Amino acid sequence: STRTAVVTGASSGIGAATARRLAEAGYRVLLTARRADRIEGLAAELTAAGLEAAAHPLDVTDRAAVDAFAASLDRCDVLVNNAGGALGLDPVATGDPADWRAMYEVNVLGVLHVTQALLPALTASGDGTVVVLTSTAGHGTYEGGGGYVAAKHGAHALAETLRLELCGKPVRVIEVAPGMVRTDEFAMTRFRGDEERAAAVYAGVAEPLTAEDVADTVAWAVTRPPHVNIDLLVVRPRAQASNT
Ligand code: NJP
Repeated sequence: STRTAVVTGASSGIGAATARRLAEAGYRVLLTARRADRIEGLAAELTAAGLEAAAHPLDVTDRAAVDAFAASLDRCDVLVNNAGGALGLDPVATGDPADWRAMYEVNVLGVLHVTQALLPALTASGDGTVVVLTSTAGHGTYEGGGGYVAAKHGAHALAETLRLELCGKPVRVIEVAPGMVRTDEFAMTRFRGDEERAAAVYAGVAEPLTAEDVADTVAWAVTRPPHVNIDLLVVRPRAQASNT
């Protein structure tokens, strides 16, 4: 059977673009996200173009659903942990603990659930790859970064520890940390549909990355020869300062 890649959060933005790139690179791609209509539409489009793709609705914070998904797979060679997001841009002094918890749930525990569940299949592959989409927010901080910065630092730590624990085993771990990416949903989710605040996020950087820029980065790292481990790729817009 064809080498298989699972992409979480494949219903929009970076995840959708990455699923497309990996399908074009010859993988059978399994698209997962909560919005079934979106992933089914993209899977149908890729299939119509002669590529291999299927959609599996999945909430990465639902461990039982993640385990059931893993049990349904016949193989998995690549896992792209992309599902994630930000809520708010509030100072630590006033940030809502419920937002912090929600961001930890998806950005850290979501990665943990799917990675744990698919590790046996990735190991059985003999040449497995786990990608963790973190952020420049996982390597520094900024005012108002709050629970998002904390969660992405957690995801970065998870990736580092997992790579250490899998050293010499047949699964490699790649972290991709993008800076500002202009995606349809990211800023809108952060501000719960407030278009003005969403637009303000992008106003400070002349030309943000596109989802395709990040997807190309992921696809390049994943397609290196099996003996090569790309530990970490940080990809930022030229106009974004390297300390943010
Ligand atoms: O954002 P968006 P991006 N279970 O909102 C999914 C990181 N990043 O592409 O479930 C399963 O278009 C959601 O699907 P749905 C960022 O932190 C971004 O920009 O249908 N899936 C959607 O497909 C994130 O880790 C920027 O709502 C869940 C996807 O996640 C990754 O890049 C900068 C889910 C989010 O897509 C993709 O973000 C940066 C759940 N519980 C890092 N919750 C940036 N845009 O500037 C959400 O440094 N999803």
